[in-house]
Amino acid sequence: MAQLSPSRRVRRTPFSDGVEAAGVKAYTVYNRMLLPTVFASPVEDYHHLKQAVQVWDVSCERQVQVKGPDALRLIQLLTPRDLSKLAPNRCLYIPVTDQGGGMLNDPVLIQAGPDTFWISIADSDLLMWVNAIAGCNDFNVQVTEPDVSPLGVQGPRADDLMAQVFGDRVRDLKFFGCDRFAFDGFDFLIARSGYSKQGGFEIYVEGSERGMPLWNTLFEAGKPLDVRAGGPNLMERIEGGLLSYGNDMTSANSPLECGLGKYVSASQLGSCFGGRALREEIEAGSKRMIRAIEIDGGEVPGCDRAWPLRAGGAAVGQVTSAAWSPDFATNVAIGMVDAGHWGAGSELEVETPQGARQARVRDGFWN
Ligand code: THG
Repeated sequence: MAQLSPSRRVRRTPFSDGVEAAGVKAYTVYNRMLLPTVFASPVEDYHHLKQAVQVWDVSCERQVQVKGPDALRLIQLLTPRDLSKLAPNRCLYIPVTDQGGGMLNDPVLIQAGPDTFWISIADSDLLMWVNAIAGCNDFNVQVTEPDVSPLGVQGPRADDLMAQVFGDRVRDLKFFGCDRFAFDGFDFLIARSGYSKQGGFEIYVEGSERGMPLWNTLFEAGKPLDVRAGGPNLMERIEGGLLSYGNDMTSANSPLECGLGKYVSASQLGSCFGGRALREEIEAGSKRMIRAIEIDGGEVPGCDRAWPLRAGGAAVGQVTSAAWSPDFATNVAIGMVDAGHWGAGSELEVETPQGARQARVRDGFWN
């Protein structure tokens, strides 16, 4: 593939100097910001992530900050998930839906202060949507993109590295729990979360100037742990079934189709955006469903377009993410499969740009 032309539109991050010094080999663009994806090689990065600890520049998970007395009331309109379980020490994964129940984003919601919430977005423009809804309804809130950049610490040794920098109390965080931890005179909001299944944390770095000092400290403290720079790894995230907005789902899909039905609360369907459509889909049954799919044969090419799925010659869906998994020695994939064909064991044919392959639906992802 050709190179990415650098420009001001493709935003650098507070950690870009560190990422470059660590020898980044490939980027993707996410929320108009650089997201490093490859350092040594995709396969080396994958094995290292599963064995050691990596520091990830995930600044591109931009925050939509909603601040003010009406903040929570506004956010509750955006999602069918019941937010009553949100607390200052707990974050939530929330589907965000439009009027028709289509997915606009699948962010993590976290409380940053008494009347301050951060919607940590996937790759779609949510700021304008939230700001417009606030304005049209005379909500007493301010909607902004603050100078906040998440830094991921992912891998089995993440607890040991984080404890060295932030103290042993960080080990007590539960999955999707969060709290403030001091470093260099500032209390950073930290959650046990992140876009891998290897365990780890996300540090919400407030103030770009605090980025590189923290980055450098993590790498210095992590030397004995073989810390390296890393990033979301395609193979690992497909194995773990972590969905990617824009790849595995778009506004053409409902949260139910995305397997996020457990975050669709009946109590919200009378009021949230898309509630009526979601209620109708629950009653009628979903037309398609996101599924784990295994693809036979050797390593598949990169999935940069949807690959049609067929059963007995008929179109029955599409594969949206696929990669060779070194650990499972098969091609792991995520796809949308039509009703009647999404059951575990369902045999399908997938049309890759390099020809047709046999594929089948699995009962779950690879973990
Ligand atoms: N962390 C933060 N912001 C983010 C992401 C993140 N914004 C962009 C993107 N990732 C949003 N998408 C996801 C997708 C999956 C998860 C988090 C964000 C995730 N899922 C858990 C899983 O599938 O195992 C389940 C979470 C739950 O059920 O509560 O973690 O990674 N800050």
